[in-house]
Amino acid sequence: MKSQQKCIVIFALVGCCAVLIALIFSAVDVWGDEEDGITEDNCSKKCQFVLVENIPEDVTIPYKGTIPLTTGLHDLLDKAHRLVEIVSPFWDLNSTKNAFQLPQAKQGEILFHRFIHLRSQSVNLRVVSGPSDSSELKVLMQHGADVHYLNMKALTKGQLNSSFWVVDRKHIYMGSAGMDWRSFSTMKEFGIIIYDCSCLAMDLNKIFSLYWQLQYKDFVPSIWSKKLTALYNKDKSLQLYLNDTEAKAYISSSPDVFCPKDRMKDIEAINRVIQDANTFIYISVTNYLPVLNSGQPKYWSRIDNILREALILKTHIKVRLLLSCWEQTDPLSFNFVLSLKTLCMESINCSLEVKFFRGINHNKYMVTDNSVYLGNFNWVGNEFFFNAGVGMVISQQVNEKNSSVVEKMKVVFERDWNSQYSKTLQPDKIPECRTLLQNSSDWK
Ligand SMILES: *[C@@H]1O[C@H](CO)[C@@H](O)[C@H](O)[C@H]1NC(C)=O
Ligand SMILES: *[C@@H]1O[C@H](CO)[C@@H](O)[C@H](O)[C@H]1NC(C)=O
Ligand SMILES: *[C@@H]1O[C@H](CO)[C@@H](O)[C@H](O)[C@H]1NC(C)=O
Ligand SMILES: *[C@@H]1O[C@H](CO)[C@@H](O)[C@H](O)[C@H]1NC(C)=O
Ligand SMILES: *[C@@H]1O[C@H](CO)[C@@H](O)[C@H](O)[C@H]1NC(C)=O
Ligand SMILES: *[C@@H]1O[C@H](CO)[C@@H](O)[C@H](O)[C@H]1NC(C)=O
Ligand SMILES: CC(=O)N[C@H]1CO[C@H](CO)[C@@H](O)[C@@H]1O
Repeated sequence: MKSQQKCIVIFALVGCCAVLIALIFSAVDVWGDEEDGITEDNCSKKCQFVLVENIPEDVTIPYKGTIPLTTGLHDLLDKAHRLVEIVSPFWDLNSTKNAFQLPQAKQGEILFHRFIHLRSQSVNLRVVSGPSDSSELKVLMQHGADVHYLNMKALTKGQLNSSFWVVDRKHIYMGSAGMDWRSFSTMKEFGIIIYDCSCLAMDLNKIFSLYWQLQYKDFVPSIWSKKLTALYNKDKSLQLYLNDTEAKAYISSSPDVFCPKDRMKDIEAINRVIQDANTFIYISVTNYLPVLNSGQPKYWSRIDNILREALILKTHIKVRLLLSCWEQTDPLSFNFVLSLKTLCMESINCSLEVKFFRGINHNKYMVTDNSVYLGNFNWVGNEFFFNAGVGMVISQQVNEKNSSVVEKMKVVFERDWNSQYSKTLQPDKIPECRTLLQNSSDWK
């Protein structure tokens, strides 16, 4: 009798242990992925880059030190030998019905067909996407793609805004364009492709892995796997070469609950870049709206405060804000930027200029005299607070040859700023972007 009881107790204990071990492993080590044999110590830091853009057919702005986005993405696919990993908010590439009016719209379909054929070239395709009703992703799955959906509504009440590629764990694309035919035709997009950069790719891939393991989950784990710990951040940035020019880089992420140990939050990255600026800060985003709109609207002060502080405390700093004037521009945006402008009246040594781009400029970046921040969000409270997105900070000494990422992005910003599409805000008149779009003769 005694020994029988003992037996039961031992069995129960062993069972408990087994369950515990299973739980620990599922919490800490979900990502039992094949290793590439590349480590933090021998990953590649001698990288090349190109800046990629999509400029809509009806916008007469020249590519300037940049190449067309589709050219860049096709080149990445040409280089893929083994694995293409893509995060995109949604998929809407195959849109032949629009091809009549817009020849460029065909580009989405062409890209889609390349994805379909990846498997036949022994290249695996892994996708993380937002809403799960995509017929295109179903087609890709039939052709061998692995697709994981992120239920951001349940996880953080937000959306997936992240948009990036990792190819063979060594080349990366990051930018404003998702896998949407409009991003290759009607939208003005900007991004960067970095080649032979397994160090940075390895770190970005940790964010991919984080999303990957959130499939089917409707809550955010309180402990992240050690493997998701960031490799680089503002205090320990990656020292690398970008086309022979020295640079420092790290990757940031949002929302806050998607930041495992050592991962920078986007908002911290933006703060650091603004803090480090000495002479100018140029910002190009579609919308500027420091408001949290979920139920009861609230003022979301974080970026607004960082800008105010920079304007007041940094003497002689020059800030330029390039926003878009389009159908969905919230009239409140104008009030907020006018309020910022008011801070920079004559007595204070700062200058804030604001211009509005006619139509949608989907770009999402900031460039200063020594750094760039390239992100997935507009500067809107809701996006930073609820949505998933990534950012990249690159810092460089500006060199004689103007060959740095920083210098090249400044040139792109100035091209847009000085173009016929960008107009200054009239001090006492809040424009109606909806009607401005219809009547371009009002655009003065
Ligand atoms: C990098 O280091 C790891 C572990 O030391 C090793 O297994 C791997 O072969 C190395 N890879 C390269 C490309 O040198
Ligand atoms: C960087 O170098 C690569 C390879 O030489 C070249 O193709 C690319 O255009 C260069 N990037 C820039 C921005 O000049
Ligand atoms: C792409 O769109 C065309 C036209 O709408 C359709 O006929 C075709 O089946 C679609 N291709 C795929 C793979 O979904
Ligand atoms: C602005 O700059 C001038 C010249 O550098 C300086 O004399 C003045 O005190 C500054 N004003 C403020 C408010 O910082
Ligand atoms: C670099 O840029 C500066 C100003 O933007 C310009 O004056 C200079 O000529 C450029 N240098 C080269 C080598 O293009
Ligand atoms: C556009 O503006 C012109 C001149 O201001 C005006 O005559 C015309 O009625 C406007 N058209 C529309 C559609 O608002
Ligand atoms: C590219 C993309 O999906 N952007 C979305 C990010 O999230 C906001 C809502 O918070 C959407 O309005 C954007 O369309």
